[in-house]
Amino acid sequence: MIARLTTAVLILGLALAGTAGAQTTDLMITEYVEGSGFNKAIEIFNGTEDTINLAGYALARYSNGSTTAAVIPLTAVDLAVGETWVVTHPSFVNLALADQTSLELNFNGDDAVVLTFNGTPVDRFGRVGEDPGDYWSCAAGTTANHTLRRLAGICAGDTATTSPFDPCIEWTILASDSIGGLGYHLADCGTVPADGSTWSTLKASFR
Ligand SMILES: [Ca+2]
Ligand SMILES: [Ca+2]
Repeated sequence: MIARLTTAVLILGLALAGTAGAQTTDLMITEYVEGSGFNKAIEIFNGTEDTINLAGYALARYSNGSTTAAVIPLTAVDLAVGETWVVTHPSFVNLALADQTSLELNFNGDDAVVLTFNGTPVDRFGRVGEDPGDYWSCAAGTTANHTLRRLAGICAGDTATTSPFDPCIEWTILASDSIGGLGYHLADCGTVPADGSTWSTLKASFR
């Protein structure tokens, strides 16, 4: 969302005071909304130093411990540095926050969601192949009826899709139907020198 993005960029710019932007290793999942009704959303963030075209990226939903995914290809558009891409269910409460909608963007706490590039995991939420009951949980809360926001200090996706999932390690757990954080993300990933290389070069070294 443009207004929020502008705010986020401004804050980032102030925080980094003229140095190159903070960098994550690839696109990341930065918000998960598992709210009431069809208030389901996933926010994806470009914290790298390069514009990334979303062609080839997809969200894969693995429901109830399944090892077979429902796949949502992301719209093949450029995602600029510092921008987010929000995918929601078509019946989401505020579609002005959505960049893309899909009926497959539907989960209820016990379904894993994996961000992939050409089928290879880039980041995950939940644990593929595990039906945890109603949700994954930790001391701060659960993955059902909550919004979970990625911690600012997380700078790389979690590609261990079948490893145990503890939502307290990399996420802040917010109240159900919290949607005010959709459309922007602030990453605190240090600074890197502007290296002049393109994303295609960088991702080759990351993967
Ligand atoms: Ca489910
Ligand atoms: Ca966010």
